Amino acid sequence: RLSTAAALEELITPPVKIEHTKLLINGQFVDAASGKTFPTLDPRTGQLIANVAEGDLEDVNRAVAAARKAFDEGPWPRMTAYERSKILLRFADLVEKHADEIAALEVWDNGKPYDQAATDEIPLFVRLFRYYAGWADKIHGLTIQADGPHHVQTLHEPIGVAGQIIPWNFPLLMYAWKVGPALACGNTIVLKTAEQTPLSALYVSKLFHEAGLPPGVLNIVSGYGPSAGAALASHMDVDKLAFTGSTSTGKIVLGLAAKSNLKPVTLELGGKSPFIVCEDANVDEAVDLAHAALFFNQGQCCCAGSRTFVHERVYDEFVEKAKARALNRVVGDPFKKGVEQGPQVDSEQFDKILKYIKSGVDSGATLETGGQRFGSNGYYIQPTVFSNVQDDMLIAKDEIFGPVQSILKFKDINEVIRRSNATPFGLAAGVFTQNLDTANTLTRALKAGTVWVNCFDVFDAAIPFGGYKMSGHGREKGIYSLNNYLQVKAVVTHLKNPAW
Ligand code: TXE
Repeated sequence: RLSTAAALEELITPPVKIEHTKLLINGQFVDAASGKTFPTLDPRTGQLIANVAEGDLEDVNRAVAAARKAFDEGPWPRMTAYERSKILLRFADLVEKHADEIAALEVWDNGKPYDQAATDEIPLFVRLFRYYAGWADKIHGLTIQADGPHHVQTLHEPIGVAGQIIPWNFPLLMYAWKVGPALACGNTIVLKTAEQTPLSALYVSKLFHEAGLPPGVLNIVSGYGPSAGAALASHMDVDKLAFTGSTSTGKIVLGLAAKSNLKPVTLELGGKSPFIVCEDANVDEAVDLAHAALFFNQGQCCCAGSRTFVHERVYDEFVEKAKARALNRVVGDPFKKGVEQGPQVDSEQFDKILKYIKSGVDSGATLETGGQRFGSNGYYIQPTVFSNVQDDMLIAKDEIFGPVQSILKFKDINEVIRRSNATPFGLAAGVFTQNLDTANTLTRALKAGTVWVNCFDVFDAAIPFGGYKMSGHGREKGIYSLNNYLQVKAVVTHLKNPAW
């Protein structure tokens, strides 16, 4: 069987060579100014994959200077939008051509199942760039009727140098959500990848230059948050900041932006999303969907359905079946076909999740299955299900970010609305019902940036994503994301002869 700890011992060799480990500044791969490197580790074993150049303040300064020059003097914002769009399209084609190597790098660095990277994430990455290529030549302002003898129009201009800080759970998709709209609108970029997963961004950014991206337009700085990330957030010459990560780090970067040049900030932060199974639900379907909503990507999703609210009439049956589904989940080497769950990304996340599992047991929730590490090597955790979870338990309040499902019981719709909204987060929610009135009531009452009805984790390039409350500021993807990277200039021209 795949899902035995013994199966982990035959480690599969990733089908890719590591080619790029340096910083990408002004179109060149360069060492960090300090000469320092940091290790990126294989989550299957905790062993070294490669040493990567460690960017810090001085490298961020170099990268921002290159991006500034490319914005102020370079061709990018002045190129026709059609030319920019063609570069994005050529890039998408190159990613498709090298999809196998890119998927392998993503899996090696992050631990996610190869099938998921190759069949879902790379195609969505490509789709996002084609989507934004489509926008590049459709960005324009308005002509406005104003009182008085004036001709009024708005110009939609790129903001300038965008600083972007991304996390490790979806290294490529987070890159696409940020780089796509910024480039389509004509900005230049300094992007800091997460220290756990620097490899795929370097690889694809090389392809971007092969596709014709001018030097300096997209600079990649690998490195740690408090050094490279903080330098970017505080930089006086960065005009806009976009961040995805934890709520606590989001507060820090917002503060750094405010204390420096008050650059506008978009934030996509943590969540504790409710997944609501109503009394009329088809229990088998609801179990499968709730399982996927939580366990997808090893539970490392900001929008994971991490509070599974189940109506009391179907609760017992649901818990039994959720437990059976978790027991069947195939855990193993993410390069192996058919594996549904690989290791957590690193030892920090692994320890954090095990602590939450212990707290669930200590606070009196019923551990239905799992609860331990899986195997003895790397950062694998058994698919874990708790029932009888109460709202005031830590496992019902904090973002666990791991394969731990918490099932809570409810009696009526007003109660589940109140309890679902009783959280500082507001990223997403799932509703499972056949009743149109119930669906409409819940979708309107839930305080969340996305409500999925009878589905979950639908990530289309055109659908906006972002949070209410402490889950963030602003929206990414879709038409809404363009506003993050545009300035609106009102141009008011006096009319000598208003009759015409
Ligand atoms: O996040 P951080 P971590 C949540 C999840 C996870 C927890 C901690 O609950 O368990 O956060 O993960 C950079 N100035 N999410 O520690 O610190 C960092 O280098 C500037 C949810 O990995 O937020 C990385 O590039 N930047 C989330 C990025 O911030 C700083 C995805 C995210 O790291 C910085 C990831 C600083 N002072 C974790 N400190 C989601 N919304 O999907 C760190 N960084």
